[in-house]
Amino acid sequence: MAVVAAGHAVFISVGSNLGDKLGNCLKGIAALAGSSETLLAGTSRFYRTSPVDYADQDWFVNAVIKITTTLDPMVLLDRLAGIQRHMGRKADAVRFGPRLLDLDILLYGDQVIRTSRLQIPHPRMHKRAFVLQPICDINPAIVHPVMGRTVADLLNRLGDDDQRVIALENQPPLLPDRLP
Ligand code: PH2
Ligand code: MG
Ligand code: MG
Repeated sequence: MAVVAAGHAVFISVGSNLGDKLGNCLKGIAALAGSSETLLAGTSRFYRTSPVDYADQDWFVNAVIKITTTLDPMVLLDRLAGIQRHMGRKADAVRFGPRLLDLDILLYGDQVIRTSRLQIPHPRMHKRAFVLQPICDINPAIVHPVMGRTVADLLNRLGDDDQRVIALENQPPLLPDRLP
């Protein structure tokens, strides 16, 4: 538990729209949760979501997880890239296009990072219902460190746009180390 206490709270979005979408998401989460430096601290429900930014592709399965980690943001980014590669994702894929597994850092504590390789908070998270709805499952009171608004407020402000975010009827069984 000492590691948890020392770790940073990080929210990561998990998505897939190729092959066994839910299975890919679960494998990605298990890979992250399996490391002593990245402990799973919360999981949203899983959703079927309509594609955003690049419409001509299949629907996604999306979720968000919360981890506590002792890894620095850049090291965590490399770790996520390694898991995505291991799952068979090609580095030259179309931007916003189909992917076997996408793991994006949304929030890293309340840090603001703007480098060419890594932007935190994720620059589009406040516009994406497929990210905001799952974060709200974990904690609707999380405050976006740049916008100064809660994720619940940001989700409400999206209003009635055409993003579809539908909870899976059959949620997967609890992961072994998922918290209640
Ligand atoms: N990811 C994208 C682009 N569009 N749409 C949905 N619904 N879910 C995603 O995870 C997603 C997307 C780029 O990473
Ligand atoms: Mg993404
Ligand atoms: Mg990504």
